[in-house]
Amino acid sequence: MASRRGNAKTREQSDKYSVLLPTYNERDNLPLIVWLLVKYFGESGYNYEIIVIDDGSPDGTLQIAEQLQKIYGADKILLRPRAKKLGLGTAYIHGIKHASGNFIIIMDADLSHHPKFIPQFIEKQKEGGYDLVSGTRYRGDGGVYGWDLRRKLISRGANFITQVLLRPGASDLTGSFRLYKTEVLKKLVEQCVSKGYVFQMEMIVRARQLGYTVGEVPISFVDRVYGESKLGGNEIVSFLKGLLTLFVTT
Ligand SMILES: Nc1nc2c(ncn2[C@@H]2O[C@H](COP(=O)(O)OP(=O)(O)O)[C@@H](O)[C@H]2O)c(=O)[nH]1
Ligand SMILES: [Mg+2]
Repeated sequence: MASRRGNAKTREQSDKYSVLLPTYNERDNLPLIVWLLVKYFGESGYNYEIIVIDDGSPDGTLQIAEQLQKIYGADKILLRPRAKKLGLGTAYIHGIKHASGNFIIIMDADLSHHPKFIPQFIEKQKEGGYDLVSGTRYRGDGGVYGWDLRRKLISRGANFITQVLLRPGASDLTGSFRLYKTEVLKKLVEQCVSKGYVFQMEMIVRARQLGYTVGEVPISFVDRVYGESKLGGNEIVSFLKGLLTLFVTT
């Protein structure tokens, strides 16, 4: 194993992985997620950078991020804040502009997405040359932990309705833990019209449409321990609207 990692270190150096971390009130989670990212990238030897996109969090997430930048270095932790909460979709678009890697990893900063899966995403991508690799809670060893019945039903329901309406051929459409080839992500983002949570689903639906290949890695998704989810009734309504828009336009 050690020698394989050693080989990987010398072999893969032309590849760089930019991790986009959108944050809104994640001061308690950010130090841990960054520590875990540094740990797993360090162990697997892949070249990386972490781009924190904070939207003016009132809890001072940005100040925490500045401290982390001092600890880990400005080449590893990039801060690309925005003045106010402008939503997740545009946070990704903003982050992509600043990414220097030929691959981009998108994940939540609330510890629902564990960095330990990233080396598996990378290996999966290399194995099949995939344009994108999606974490899936709904295949293999994947799963969801800590959600109440309401949240589970919403997620399952959203996946089910989308599967039926759009047949995208991937098992987890609403998840947001994914790895993309940077140029593929840029093309997808250009095509996507939605801004809120529905963005994730639109991305994978459009990926299929454009003929991009999708690999999947089972992940366990753990509900956030610190802080609050931003998924409210409004998001559900806008998800359904977005889904219908996609249904009639694709
Ligand atoms: N920059 C930015 N990040 C956001 C915004 N809304 C949510 N996030 C972040 O996006 C990720 C997912 O949000 P979260 O509330 O955990 O959604 P949930 O997991 O679906 O409940 C977390 O890292 C949040 O901090 C936003 O408007 N701007
Ligand atoms: Mg979350």
